[in-house]
Amino acid sequence: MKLIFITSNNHKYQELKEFLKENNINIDVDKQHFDFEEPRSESIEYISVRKVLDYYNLNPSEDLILTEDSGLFIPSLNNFPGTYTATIHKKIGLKGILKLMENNKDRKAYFKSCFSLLIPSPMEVKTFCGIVEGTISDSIKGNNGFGHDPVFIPKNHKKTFAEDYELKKKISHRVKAAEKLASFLKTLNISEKTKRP
Ligand code: ITT
Repeated sequence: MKLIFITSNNHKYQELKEFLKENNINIDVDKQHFDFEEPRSESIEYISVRKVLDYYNLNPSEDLILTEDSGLFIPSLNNFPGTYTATIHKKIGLKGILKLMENNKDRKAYFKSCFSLLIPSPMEVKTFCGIVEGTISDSIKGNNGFGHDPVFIPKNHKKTFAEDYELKKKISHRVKAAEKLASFLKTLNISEKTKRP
């Protein structure tokens, strides 16, 4: 039994693979691209579940199917960009986010990530979420990571995720969600199943 991670985002795939390896979850993880028609919703959980169901309905499989949805939420901007983060990032980039935050004293923000895992026969979907709180920096800093990492400083720290990638690997929203996913995968005795012919 394999884990098929449906994502267009290679960074998400690498982060999950590294996490599973470091936590001794022995399962083959394949990445597959699928063009989702992303629903309009304010809920990361909902979008993540919809992605996995939409994929499975068109591509029924005996493997475990995984999707992830994530976003950056800025409470002083009414939680913008939220579930629209990827689209907004393409439109206005990091400079656009900093511009929106100009003269904004309340720089609190958080990232949220939800994985949805579809287990076939009998079909069941489980969702695992994680959040990391922080603030939006005054400028773009660091070269690691992806997306909004260069403008996100986690709470109780001084550097952005893009400046301190080792820290991101320990405390990110995705790592917190992946910890819950990994605990569940352990209950499926994955390593035993992958050894079967
Ligand atoms: P999928 O194919 O998996 O949907 P995507 O990149 O389109 O990949 P999302 O729709 O989940 O992903 O959008 C997430 C956006 O939120 C992403 O493009 C980043 O701008 C931001 N983001 C999420 N997690 C992040 C992280 O760990 N570091 C930096 N930015 C992140």
